[in-house]
Amino acid sequence: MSPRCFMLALTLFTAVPATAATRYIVRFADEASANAAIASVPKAEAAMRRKRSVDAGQPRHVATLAGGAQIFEVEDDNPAHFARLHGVTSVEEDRIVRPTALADPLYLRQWSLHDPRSGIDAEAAWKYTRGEGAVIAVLDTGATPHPELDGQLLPGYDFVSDAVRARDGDGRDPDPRDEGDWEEPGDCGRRAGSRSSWHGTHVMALAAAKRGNRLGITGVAPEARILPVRVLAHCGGYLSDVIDAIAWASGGEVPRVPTLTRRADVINLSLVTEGACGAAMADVIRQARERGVAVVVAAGNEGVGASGMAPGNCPGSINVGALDRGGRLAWYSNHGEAVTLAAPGGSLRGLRTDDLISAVDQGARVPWRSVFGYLAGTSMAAPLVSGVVALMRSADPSLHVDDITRHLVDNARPARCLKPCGTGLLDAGATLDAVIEERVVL
Ligand SMILES: [Ca+2]
Ligand SMILES: [Ca+2]
Repeated sequence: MSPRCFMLALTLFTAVPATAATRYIVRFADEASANAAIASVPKAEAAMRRKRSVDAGQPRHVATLAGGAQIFEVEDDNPAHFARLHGVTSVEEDRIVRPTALADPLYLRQWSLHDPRSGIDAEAAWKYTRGEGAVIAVLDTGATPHPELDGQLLPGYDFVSDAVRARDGDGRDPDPRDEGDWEEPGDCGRRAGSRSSWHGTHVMALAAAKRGNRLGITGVAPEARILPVRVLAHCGGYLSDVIDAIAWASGGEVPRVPTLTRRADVINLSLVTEGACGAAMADVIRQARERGVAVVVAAGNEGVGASGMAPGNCPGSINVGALDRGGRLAWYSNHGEAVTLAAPGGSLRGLRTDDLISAVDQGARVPWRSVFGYLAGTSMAAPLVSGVVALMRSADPSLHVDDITRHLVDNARPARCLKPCGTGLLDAGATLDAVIEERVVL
């Protein structure tokens, strides 16, 4: 555990006593000595009632324990004061004990948020905000029920127009639930079959999982809300559905779909397709930006130049590469001049704790049981950036998209990338410092 985590645990769970006095458990050689000592000092209760200044070195009697030991308190935290009492055999501080259950017990495994070398320093950003008031649209496989997303989701939409791919028997509809993207052997041009990924749920929880609910993890922006938009299904999804979903999530009009009353602050696209940025995609991203919506895209996991992968290569995209647990460019991450910055995406070298833990379902096909699982990829890196954008907008709702990009880029930390990975590692703390500083100046 890093010293920083340890500090956090202490801060959260060390209860502060009602008075500044320190309590001691004192044992005496016999009952007579104990009674004499008790009679020679004031009662703590009476001292508190009188509320007048007290002699710092004067012990006050608090209570008698079941085994005959006595509790005293002193103001100045010095057990030497008990030397003046007769017959004392032992003095120990009456320390504060704390519950061993952490608020989000898997937080310690979220190295991506707090590792000094490879984490985004989320705690430094949380001193300003945890995302209240901001909305993160996640265009993905949809959401499956999970306690980490309870109360975190706004009413979303299913933009998957192909009913067969969608597995819900229809085209677009107002229900963005994830119907499972499992594959039979031979599906999607792949020989082997696969289990449902629950990719959308994992991505959403990385951005905004509930905090302090005695369960699992915390998102980067746990007080932000997620707008779940389904665009990926069996064997992926059409670019055209993604284009319409970007228009909708940014507050634009889409035929036969009710227009949003509150547009998202940021759109997260943990998806990729090979090729140049098409004109329709470039247009819709430009329009989203003009409406004040940042578009964050995963650079892709092909280990190639990111300029050949859309929509991360579109003008105005905040294109996110992935770093491993050592803070190096991950072996699978796309890279090059088209990458804006990088964020932790996991090592993907077989040791799962070096990947990113988040909410998933245990069901191989359809939802069965809410659990937590590790995934790696630029898909995991992008929602950390989207979460930080939500923190930025929460701190300054009027922040322009160009300023969002500038602050992210300017405040990234140098990363150990052998190939270009933008300006380096996302730094939530430094980025929020910059937003706050500029907000105060203006
Ligand atoms: Ca549908
Ligand atoms: Ca949680």
